Amino acid sequence: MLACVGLPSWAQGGFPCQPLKCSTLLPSLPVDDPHTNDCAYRAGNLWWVDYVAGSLEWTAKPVQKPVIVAVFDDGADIDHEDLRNQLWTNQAELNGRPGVDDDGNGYVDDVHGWNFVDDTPDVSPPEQCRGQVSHGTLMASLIAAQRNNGVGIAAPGSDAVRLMIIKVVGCGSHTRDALDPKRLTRALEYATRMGARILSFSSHWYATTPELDRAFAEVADRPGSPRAAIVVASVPNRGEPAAGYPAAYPFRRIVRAIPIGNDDRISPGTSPAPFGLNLGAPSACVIGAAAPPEKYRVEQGSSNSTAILASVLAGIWASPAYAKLTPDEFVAGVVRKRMSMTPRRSKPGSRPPYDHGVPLADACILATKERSARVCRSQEPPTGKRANELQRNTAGRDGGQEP
Ligand SMILES: [Ca+2]
Ligand SMILES: [Ca+2]
Ligand SMILES: [Ca+2]
Repeated sequence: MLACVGLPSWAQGGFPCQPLKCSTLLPSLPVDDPHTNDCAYRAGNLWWVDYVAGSLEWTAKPVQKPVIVAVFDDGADIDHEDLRNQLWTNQAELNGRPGVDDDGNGYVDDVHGWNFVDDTPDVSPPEQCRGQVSHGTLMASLIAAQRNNGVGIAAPGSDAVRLMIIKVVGCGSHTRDALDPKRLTRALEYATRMGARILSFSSHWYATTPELDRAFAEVADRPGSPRAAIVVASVPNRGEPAAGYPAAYPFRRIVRAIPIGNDDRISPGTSPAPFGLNLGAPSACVIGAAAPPEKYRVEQGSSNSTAILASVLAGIWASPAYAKLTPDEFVAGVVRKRMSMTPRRSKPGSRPPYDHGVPLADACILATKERSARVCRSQEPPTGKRANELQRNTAGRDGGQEP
């Protein structure tokens, strides 16, 4: 059973896994609803789903226009049971001829993204990564995992997301596998040209080039750019003295993920970040997809926060109320005005700029346009069979143990 119990040795850093008393919110759809049947969620381990996204009510209706989210990572296992139906697909290539660049974008057979490490359309983690952590597979699942399919987990944005896989890093320690500015510049160009509106970076780097800086400025800063997108950037939490790029860019369309434990506390090792759109998102004790032979695993860290935040933003953006907004309008009117003004804040961190805490990425407030998350609590105590069911679920959810 997937549980935050007896964590193996790889689950280190960040926060200790705490008992799963993570959320006082009840999702607007009951967790035992037959349409919310992802087993990890039922087992009470997706504590962050109801924490950040329990009220993404619009996902009960078909999403008209999903948001394309590009995950910049080491690739992803696109055959995974919780990912395979969630992928962005380049129809021209899917229905085109193998070996031919059917849409003339300079990339042959780019059906679900591109592998910028090897310059191939194969975005899967390479063979030697199997059995190890495929970081990108985990991130992809936190952004897009399919809900209501009876297996695994559900991402906050789920139905609202189409996932573009952008492989920019290998899985080995060879320098060829490291993040490379030239490769990143090309990848940014590709993702935004092919329609990605949210770019998720669960990574950071310190070395940059003028070309890469210009590419990020175009995507994440220049008002009205045809290639405008929202960049969700991780802020590391292992005591690094600075956040690194892309979080360090002071750009208007950068949203930074601040890692939060399930006690609403900022990770003590979180690096300072520029002032701006810094939103707390869950980092600790999060279950995501893994490449074979594992199917799911529990991980900690600021990477998780980034992917979850990207998913929450996509879920909100795809909702009928906001679906027509441009990236600049969405950032100004929703992320800046609503999410940054939320009274739901983390506990204060021990040092600037976190000494007043950070706003928590709480979709509840946006869903209801209320200024308090309390509206998402059940108004009436449930009775009869429903009460018994809820009680069983709650017991499951709170039943985790510390490692
Ligand atoms: Ca192509
Ligand atoms: Ca082709
Ligand atoms: Ca699922």
